[in-house]
Amino acid sequence: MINVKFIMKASMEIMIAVLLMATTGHAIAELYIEDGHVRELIPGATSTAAYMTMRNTGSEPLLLKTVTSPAANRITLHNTMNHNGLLHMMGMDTLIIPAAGAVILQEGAIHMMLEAPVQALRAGDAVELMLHFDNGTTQTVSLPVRSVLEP
Ligand SMILES: [Cu+2]
Repeated sequence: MINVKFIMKASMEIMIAVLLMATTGHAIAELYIEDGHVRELIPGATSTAAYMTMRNTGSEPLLLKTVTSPAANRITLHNTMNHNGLLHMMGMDTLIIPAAGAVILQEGAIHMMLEAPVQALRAGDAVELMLHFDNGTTQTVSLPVRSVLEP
């Protein structure tokens, strides 16, 4: 009897550990990046932008806090505002990707600004972006650099 109880307790603990691991693994798999690309750096320019669709298939909203990259010294989240026909870029503290929803980062709207790139960023290059979320997880994506002549 004592042995059976011990085995049951031990298997319960293993089950809990497996569940915790599954939960942690799931949090990373909730975010999918589609149509991601970085605009080629125009000669003489000191910054360029990254565009993508960020899709959250999870049941909790994801809060993107910061973005880092070995390719640029500073990456900021920007939104583009239209004030009487004049376009302004505004910094954003966080980007919320709603549960079972998506945020589209595109030209003239929300985008990531890659400031002070450490390399030329030519079409055909790849840029790694580390997306740091409020829940402590980080997801790394590799985006192709696209020519400014491509749509
Ligand atoms: Cu910008």
